[in-house]
Amino acid sequence: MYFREKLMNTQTISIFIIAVFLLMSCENKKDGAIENKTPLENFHDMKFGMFIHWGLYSIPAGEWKGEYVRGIGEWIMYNRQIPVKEYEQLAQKFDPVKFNADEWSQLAKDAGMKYMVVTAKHHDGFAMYNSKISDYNIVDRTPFMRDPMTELAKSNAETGIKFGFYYSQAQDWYEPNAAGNTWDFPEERDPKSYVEGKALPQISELLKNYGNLALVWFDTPQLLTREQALSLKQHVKELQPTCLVNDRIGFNLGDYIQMNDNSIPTMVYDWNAWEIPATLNDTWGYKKNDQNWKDPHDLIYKLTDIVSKGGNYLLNVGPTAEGVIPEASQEILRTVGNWLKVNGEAIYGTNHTPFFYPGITWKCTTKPGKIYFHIVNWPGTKLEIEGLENKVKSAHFLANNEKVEFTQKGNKLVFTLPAVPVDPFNTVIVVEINGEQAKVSPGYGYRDSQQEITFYARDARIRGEEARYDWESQSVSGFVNSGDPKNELRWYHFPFVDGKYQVDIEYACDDSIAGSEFYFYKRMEEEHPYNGIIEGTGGQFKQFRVMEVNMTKGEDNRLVFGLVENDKSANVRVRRIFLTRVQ
Ligand code: FHN
Repeated sequence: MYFREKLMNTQTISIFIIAVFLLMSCENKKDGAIENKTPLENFHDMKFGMFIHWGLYSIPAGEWKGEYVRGIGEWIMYNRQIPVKEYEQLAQKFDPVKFNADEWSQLAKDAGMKYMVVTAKHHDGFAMYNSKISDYNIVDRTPFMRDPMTELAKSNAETGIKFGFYYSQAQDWYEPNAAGNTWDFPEERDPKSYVEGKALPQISELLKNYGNLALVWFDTPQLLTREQALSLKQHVKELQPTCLVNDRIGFNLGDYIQMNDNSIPTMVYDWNAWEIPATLNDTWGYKKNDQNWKDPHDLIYKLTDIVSKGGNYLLNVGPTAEGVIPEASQEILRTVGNWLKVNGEAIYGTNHTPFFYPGITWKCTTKPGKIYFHIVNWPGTKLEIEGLENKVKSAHFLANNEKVEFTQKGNKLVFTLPAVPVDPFNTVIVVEINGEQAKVSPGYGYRDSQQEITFYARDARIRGEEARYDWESQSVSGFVNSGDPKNELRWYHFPFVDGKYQVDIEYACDDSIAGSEFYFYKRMEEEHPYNGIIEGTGGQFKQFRVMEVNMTKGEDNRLVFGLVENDKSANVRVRRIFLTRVQ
């Protein structure tokens, strides 16, 4: 009796233990962190994160002494060379009474974001947390006297959002021995004393006092030596071995690649996990006059494009000095989140496209045994995909589970589509294939060398505060000359093969506004750009020869287009460039 009871007890206990174990593993599965995956694999699976630039610069919000200051808001101290004595006064006015960590974390969740990276210290040197290393911080110097990072860490632990800190390890305009402030501190610098006296100990504080961190996001690594960068990384890994470090620590010491701001590569980049930091408007820190918000259609397109090329999208919000994320940002992010609630399966945990297709009608992501075709520009009632070798078993729309008719002859797949998109932003077709991996015919693969390549303005970085993309004509215009940042188009190209290409450009220009000089160059050759004249095309899109460029495998061979000086042809509409291999 006793034994049976004992047995019962042992059985009950073992069932209980198994249940707890299962629960925990489901728990892990639920918040995306798969225990047998590496931190980098988990990072890669998350795909979409919230970047937060918040600090004293949120008070002037793009204006200084009543004057508008062009450029990104968090650089106002630098752009106006504001003396520390003046800038630090802002701390006395920093009292974000409306700050609510739960709301920020919940917004990230509603937006479908899986991680959050917030500025613990930006270039201005002000610590947005309770630092014992420098009293130039939010608890010691402001009427707020709370530590928002403690509150965010708690909220994110509850919502399951992974947490990370942005830390400006080299630039610190408050410190005479750090990089950046030459207006207060013109003298020779001793970066070693700054790194050992402030950066390293502050990094320790952040790694010790805010729970498990998914990553530390370093930035602008100038002035520091490789040894100093290495000591920062080692510090992070000693305190939290699973905490990732991005490659803006410098010297290729990062765990993953950081692309340039707002700069999506033209094609798949598969040399390492990578991430694009991006703005929702034209600034990181809050600027009251910057209402140039990207719309949800554009953001869902960019998220899909980035994930289909193998990357993560770290999208920024700039809260006000009161601690409120601007209403426009919230609305846009919730709309993106609603799309992800329905279509997240085709984004989270996927791999990049197997196809070499830099077009703008469809994008592609994959999972074992599945291919997701994302229709981002509705082609009408037929969508043709060439190159797939796997036999297609079935196809359905992810949004409504309805079957999609298709025919497959050899490597030609044709879907029959309704006249109007199932989803206004991006309609996903889920295709079940024979075999785990998608197999693509030679010449159609993402690494295959191509004779002809077309890059759309849609997939270029649209730089500057005036240039705009028009969905209707699939072109960009607004290349006015209004100072830095210039209104330009930049295609970030990392080819898999070396080669020499003839570049042509396609644009439309009304005859009445023709005549401006334009430049076109490849990175590192801006001193010798190609210069041409914008010709009248009667408003029709026409193709024009530009120049030959040598592309180097694996490198950033970015191509740049802009107008030289006068704005007469500012509203030329640029649609795409063509690269034809000549060698
Ligand atoms: O200078 C910073 C800038 O303020 C902002 O933090 C961005 C985010 O990627 N990083 C640097 C510019 O690239």
